[in-house]
Amino acid sequence: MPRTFHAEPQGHGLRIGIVVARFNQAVTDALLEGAVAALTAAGVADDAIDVTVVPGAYELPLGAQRLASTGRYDAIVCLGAVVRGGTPHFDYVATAATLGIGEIARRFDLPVAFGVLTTDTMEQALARAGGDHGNKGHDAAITALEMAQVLRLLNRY
Ligand code: INI
Repeated sequence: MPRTFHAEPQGHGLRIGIVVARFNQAVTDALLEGAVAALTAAGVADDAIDVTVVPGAYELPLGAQRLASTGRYDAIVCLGAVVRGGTPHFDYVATAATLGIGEIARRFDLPVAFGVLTTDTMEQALARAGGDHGNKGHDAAITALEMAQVLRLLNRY
């Protein structure tokens, strides 16, 4: 029987930092609502959730880096919405956010969940922010909790 490390996304006693982008705010407000609801339902205390607002998805990695460097959080959740326009700008912003967030997670050995929508249209984004396709802010928050708990298991081993 292999030794298996698998944790439930349980939030009691955890401190979570959220970084949310203002750009496409109708979408990111809904992602934030989904993330906070998920954390609260999983047992994270209200006063153990800190929300930091940054201008756009491009700024998410720097926001996450600053939160991670405090050592205060068990996990960070990044939320944003990059919607394709008619120029390559989408690709630069989406790539910078994606690579940057991953880099912070590895540099600080900390779960940093990627709750950034990258869609062709605003309709697709809204559908994933509390519409027909669920709420990716909620999903990112649950991912952050599961990773925080599985890293705890690995730390104890
Ligand atoms: N930021 C987003 O979060 N979403 C977008 O769709 C977007 N577009 O399309 O431009 C966007 N741009 C702003 C960017 O994140 C930075 O805030 C800006 O470039 C200043 O650094």
